[in-house]
Amino acid sequence: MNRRHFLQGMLAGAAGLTVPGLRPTQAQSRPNVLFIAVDDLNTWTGCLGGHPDAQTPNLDRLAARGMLFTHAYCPAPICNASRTAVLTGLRSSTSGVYWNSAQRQHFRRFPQTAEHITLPQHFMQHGYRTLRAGKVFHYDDPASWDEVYDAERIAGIDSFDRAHPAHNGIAGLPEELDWGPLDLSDEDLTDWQVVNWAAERLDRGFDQPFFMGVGLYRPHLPWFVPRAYFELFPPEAVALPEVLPHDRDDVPAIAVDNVFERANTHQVIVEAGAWHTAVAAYLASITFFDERLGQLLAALDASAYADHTVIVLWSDHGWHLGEKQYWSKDVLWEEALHIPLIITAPESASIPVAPGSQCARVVSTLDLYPTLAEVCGLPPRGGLDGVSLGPLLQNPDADWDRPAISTRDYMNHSIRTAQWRYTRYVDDSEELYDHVTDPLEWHNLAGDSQYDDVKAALARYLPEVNLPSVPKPANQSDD
Ligand SMILES: [Ca+2]
Repeated sequence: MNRRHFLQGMLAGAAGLTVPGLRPTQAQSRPNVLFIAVDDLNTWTGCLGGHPDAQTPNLDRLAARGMLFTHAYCPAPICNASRTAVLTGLRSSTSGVYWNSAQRQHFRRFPQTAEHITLPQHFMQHGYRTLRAGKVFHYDDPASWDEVYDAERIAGIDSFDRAHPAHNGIAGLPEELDWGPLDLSDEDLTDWQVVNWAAERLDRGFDQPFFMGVGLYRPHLPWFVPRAYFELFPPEAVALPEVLPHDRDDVPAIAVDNVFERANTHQVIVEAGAWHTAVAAYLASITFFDERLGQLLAALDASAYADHTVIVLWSDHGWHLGEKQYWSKDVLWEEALHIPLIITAPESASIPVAPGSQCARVVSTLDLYPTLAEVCGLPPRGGLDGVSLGPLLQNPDADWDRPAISTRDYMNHSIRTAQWRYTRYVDDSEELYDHVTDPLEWHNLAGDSQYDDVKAALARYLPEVNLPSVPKPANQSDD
């Protein structure tokens, strides 16, 4: 405890309040949770090696503090569906929350989930104070939080504005797909403000264990970050993803349908000579995120809670930057589904996690709800679709035969096992990829009858409950 904390403690003690960070009470014996949700971060990180030029020193340091899951997948490839699944512990096909719309796709509006106890609420019911800074739910759930903070958005920087000076100037792209350097400092951006609020809140202290959600917005579009980050990635020096021309020739038509596709985004970018600059802009945005993560971890480490806090970092889904001639998320392919997931847990947790450990088993962030409950010693909650990753946190090589299931709208499911990705769409079209021989998913084997048994074995994992999807408006944004 530094002198400032000591003095604060003295003052608080004199006022008869609980002294932050001193003697944990009975309720405080449970570890705190720092729950970090990253927006649109794929595996282009140092520790996951998804891109050779990625620079994420703080994320890599966080991975070294706990367990890095090298094969973690999101339950759905768009923000609202994925976050709702993680925070309710229910698949899209169980909740009926398949896509983005504040009015029509909020789980509280659906009878089956109107009274559902969310992950933060489960902690709240067991003596935790719950807080959120930034975007954790895609559309917030006030019942889940005791305290919330939203930074004030800056017009044209955190939203989409073709008139912004950083606008890339390329005609024909979807409005959201924009990038460019800002002549602003880190402090001007909402992610800095979100982390700064979290830091101040940690410094003020708690008199009960806390569950703090921190939502970091970058590398979500638009890729507007301060110029210094762009200077780290000269476009001519960054590698492009490895891509097979005409990769889509063996893919069913139903696999893609959104504004990015209808705008022929890949063709527009290639013809504008902008593929390298777009990749560089995404990498710059990732390193901006990584700096905010470093800022947050430094605040935790300077607080009274450094040694008694479980840290979870996850991304809501991945992103394509030209793989399969596609840009964005919202598809059931590896680049849109494979995500970073890191869990650290101190000695005081019910399941401590060995620093520097890695787990290569296929897991889903659907499992975070039961996992965090177990790691923190809370009673399990029934009726969830996921299971605790506790056995893997104790032994990353433990037997694990659960696939990761990702769902995109009604009755489109993708089953990922250690060897296979099998996708079955609502119109019965299929994809099958062998990740042992084809890690980039170039060759769809679904039409080859020699794999009928493989497909049949994987199809047994398809969810049996499939709630109908509320009809989607034609002009639906892919936010
Ligand atoms: Ca292909």
